[in-house]
Amino acid sequence: MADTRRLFFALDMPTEVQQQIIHWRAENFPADAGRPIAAANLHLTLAFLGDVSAEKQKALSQLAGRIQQPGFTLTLDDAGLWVRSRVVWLGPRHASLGLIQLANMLRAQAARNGCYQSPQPYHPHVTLYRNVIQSVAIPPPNFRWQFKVEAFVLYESVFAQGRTRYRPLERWQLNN
Ligand code: 2AM
Repeated sequence: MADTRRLFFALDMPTEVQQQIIHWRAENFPADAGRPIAAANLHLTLAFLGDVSAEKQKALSQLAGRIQQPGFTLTLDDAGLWVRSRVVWLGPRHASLGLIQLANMLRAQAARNGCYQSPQPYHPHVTLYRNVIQSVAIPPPNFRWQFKVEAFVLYESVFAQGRTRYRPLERWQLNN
């Protein structure tokens, strides 16, 4: 679409957590499990905006900047397979209130500004593989990554030279 960008709000992850996750993934999944997401692209989406004009981006960015809420702890201690979308994911067994509040706020702002929001319940997750093979086995949930979330990010999804890259555009601090 002309003059639009494919945007989403998400949480990024400390580099060492990204590295630990991809090492765990390499040890616990077969090489042909699916298309692994690159370490630098691992993130947890809060609200997907779709193809957005510069004007709408500005409005959503202003609203995001007004969000006042404390930071929270994110725990990744669960994994699963979505058969229909052929995705293997990591996520929290119990999402913290802070995470749900932040996602709900951004999703509501997006919806009010005409960005279609799926009626499916929000399922916070970090996509690990796409195009997974049907028989992939999910390792037992004997892992746990935990880190403090102090900010959220507006990303642009850029597809170039056959690869998707998530480019951070803006970042907002949560209150301490
Ligand atoms: P996924 O990893 O579960 O596919 C960039 O594409 C981010 O936006 C990804 O986290 C992706 O989630 C999410 N995303 C892409 N399309 C989406 C949609 N239609 N609804 C909700 N999230 C979407």
